Amino acid sequence: MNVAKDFKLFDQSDRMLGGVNVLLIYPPVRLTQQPLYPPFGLLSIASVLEKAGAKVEILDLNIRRLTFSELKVELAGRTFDVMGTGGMATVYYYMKLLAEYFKKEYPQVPIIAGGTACSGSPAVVAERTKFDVTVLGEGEPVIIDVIHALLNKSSLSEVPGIIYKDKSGNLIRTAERPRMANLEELPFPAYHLVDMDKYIANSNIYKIKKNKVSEARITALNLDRTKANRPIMIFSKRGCPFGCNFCYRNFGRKVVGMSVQHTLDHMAFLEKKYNTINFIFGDEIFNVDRNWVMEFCEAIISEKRNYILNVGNGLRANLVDQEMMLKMKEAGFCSVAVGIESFYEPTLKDMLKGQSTEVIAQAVKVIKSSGFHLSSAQFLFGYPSDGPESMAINVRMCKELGLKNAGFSIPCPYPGTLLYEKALKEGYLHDEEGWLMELADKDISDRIINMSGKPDKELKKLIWEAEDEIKLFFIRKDFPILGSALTILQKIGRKMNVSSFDVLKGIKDNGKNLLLHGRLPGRMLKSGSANHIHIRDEALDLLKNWESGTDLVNHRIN
Ligand code: B12
Ligand code: SF4
Repeated sequence: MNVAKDFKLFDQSDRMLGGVNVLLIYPPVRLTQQPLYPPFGLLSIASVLEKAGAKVEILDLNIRRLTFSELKVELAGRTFDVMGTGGMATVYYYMKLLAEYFKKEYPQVPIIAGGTACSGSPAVVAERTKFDVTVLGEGEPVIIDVIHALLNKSSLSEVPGIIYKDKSGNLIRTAERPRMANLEELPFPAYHLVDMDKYIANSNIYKIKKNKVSEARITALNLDRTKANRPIMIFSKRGCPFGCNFCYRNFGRKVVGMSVQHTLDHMAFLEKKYNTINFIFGDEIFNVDRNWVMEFCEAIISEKRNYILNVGNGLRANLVDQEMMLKMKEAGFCSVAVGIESFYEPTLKDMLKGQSTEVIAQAVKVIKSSGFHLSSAQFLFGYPSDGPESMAINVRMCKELGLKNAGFSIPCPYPGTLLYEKALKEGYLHDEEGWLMELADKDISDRIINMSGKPDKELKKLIWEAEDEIKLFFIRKDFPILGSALTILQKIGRKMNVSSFDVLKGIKDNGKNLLLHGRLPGRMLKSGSANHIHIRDEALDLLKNWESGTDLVNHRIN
C-alpha cells in the first residue's frame, strides 16, 4: 500500500474553511453512570477546524443524554455544512443510528466518522453505515482536507488515511497515512466547546477525599482545596510499543510525544482556564520514556508547580524503578495505576504481556514503598490457561502485595486486537457488526464473552469467590469485628452460590435509587442513575427497524 508523505497541518492556506459550519456530535458513553471524560478526540479535531476558520459546534450527547426524539427537536431547523461523529467501539451502534438519521433528514449534508470504532473496524463502518467518509487513526491531519474535498466536491482520493464512497457507491481506501510527527503543531483541544465543569465535577476517583496521599500533600503544602478537587485528564504522548493481545492501540506502536515544555504550557493553560491543579495522565503508558518522565518531574519541581498529579491509564511494570518513582512522588504524583492483568505466568504468556509475574510484583512493591496510592488493580481472568490454580495464585499475590481493590474482568476481544483475531479463528465470533452491536455501551466488566473453554458458571464463580476473599481478607485485617460478621455472610453466600458483597452492593444501589428517584431500577446498577439506560435501548430498537438483517449474535454469559 502507498504511504503518503507527512505534511504541515496549517500549511494549506488554499484549503482554509472560513464560513463553514461543522457540527460534531459526541455519542453518549456509559449510560448508567454520570459523564466522566470529555471527548478528547473531537476536541482536538475541533481545535484544528477552528484554527482553519470553521465555525464548530459540539453537540455533546454524553452530557446532554437526549433521547432520540429530543435530539430530533434539538436539530430541527438548524443548518450545518458537515456533520462528524466518532468514538469507541462501544458507541458504534449510536454512530450508525446518527448516520441513518442524517442521511434521511439532511441528505445534502456530508457526514464523517472517526475514532477507535473506525480504526478498529474500518470495513464495518465504511460498508455497513451511511457515512460518506470513514477516517482511520488520527483525525487532525486529514479533517481539513476531507471537509474541503466534500464541500468543493473535489476528489477525496488524494486524502490519505480514509475510506470513502465514490459516485458509484464503491468503497475506496486511500493511501495509508503516516502518524503525525509533531503533535505540538496542534492547538490545545477546544475545551470551550463542551461543558468542562460538568466533566470535572464527575472525575470522582481522583478527588482528594478518596485518596490519602493527595490529602497529605494538600495539607503539607496548604494547597487550594477547590483547585485540587477539579481533576482534568491530559495526554503527553500517543502510541505504545508493546503488543498485549487484548489491547487496541489506536495510534499504533510508534510513540510520538510532546515536549516537557509543551506539556507544562498545556497544564498552565488548564490551570488558569479551569481553576485546577489536579491532572490525570491518560497516555497509553506514561513511563514509556524514562528520560521524559525524569525531565518532566525536574521541571515541575524546579518551577514549584504544586500540582496533584495522577497516572490514570497505567505505568508499564517492567519500566518502573525506585529512583523514577521517588522523583515522581517528589514532583507531586499521588495516585498511579499499573498494568497487572495476572500473576500467573502461563496467562501472562497467553495475553502476550511481555513481562513476568516477578517483574509485575516488584513494580507493585516499588510503587507502594514509594508512597503512592495504587488507584486500581485490574486483572483479566478467562484466558484458556486460567482456572482454580491461576486464581489461587492471583489471590495469594493480592493478599501479599496489599492489593485491596483487585477487580477481575473477563478478557473482551475488541475489534482490531489480536484477541479478536483469535476469537474469529476459534469460532467464538463470526459477524463483526453483530459483535459491535453486542458491545453497545458495555464495559469490560459486563462480561459478555467467555473464551476460556470453561463453563460460564465456573468462570464467574471463580471470580466472585476470589473478589470476596480478597475484600474480606483486608476487612478482617483492618476491622476484625466487621470482618468476622462479613465472613459469616460470605459462608452463607457461598452455600447459596452468590457473592455476599454483590448482594450488599445491590441493596445499597437499589436503596440509593429508591431514595433518589423513588423507584427501583430494572436491573442492578453499577453506580449512578438508571435514568439514561433507555437511550441505548431506544437506539438499538430504532436501528432494528431501520435495517433489518443485522445479525445480532448473543454472547451474553449466562
Ligand atoms: C479516556 C478513555 C476512556 C474514557 C472516555 C473516552 C472518551 N473520551 O471517549 C472512559 C473512562 C469513559 C473509557 C471507557 C472505556 N474504554 Co476507554 N479509553 C480512554 C483512553 C485512555 C483515552 C482516549 C482518548 O481520549 N484519547 C485521546 C484522543 C485524542 O484520541 P482518540 O479519542 O482516539 O481520537 C483521535 C482519533 O481516534 C480520531 N477521532 C476521534 N473521534 C473522531 C471523530 C471524527 C469525526 C474524526 C474525523 C476523527 C476522530 O481523531 C482523534 C485525534 O487524533 C484510551 C486509551 C488511550 N490512551 O488512547 C482508552 C480506549 C479508547 N478505551 C477503550 C475501551 C475498550 C474502553 C472500555 C470498553 C473499557 C472498559 N473499562 O470497559 C470503556 C467503554 C465503556 C462504554 N460503556 O462505552 C479502548 C477502545 C477500544 C476500541 N476499539 O474502541 C481504548 C483504546 C483502550 C485500549 N487500548 O483498549 N475510556
Ligand atoms: S495494555 Fe498497555 S502495555 Fe499492553 S499494549 Fe496496551 S497500552 Fe501497551
